[in-house]
Amino acid sequence: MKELVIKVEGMMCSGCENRVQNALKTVEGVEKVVANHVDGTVTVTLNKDIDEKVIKDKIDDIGYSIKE
Ligand SMILES: [Cu+2]
Repeated sequence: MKELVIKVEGMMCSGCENRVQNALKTVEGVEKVVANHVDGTVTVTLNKDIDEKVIKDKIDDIGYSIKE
């Protein structure tokens, strides 16, 4: 299992956390997602070796931006 911690901008409340979590849970290879709007992080646990870009694109698709 691999864990990614992604810095995300634009999450303002727990509703945003849920949106991000629900969107990422649909990605194949994602085992668990914990979004935190307070520190602006999304922690993703993978059960498969997938490209980090797939996750980042998904976050971008639903309207949040990745902080590089
Ligand atoms: Cu929100």
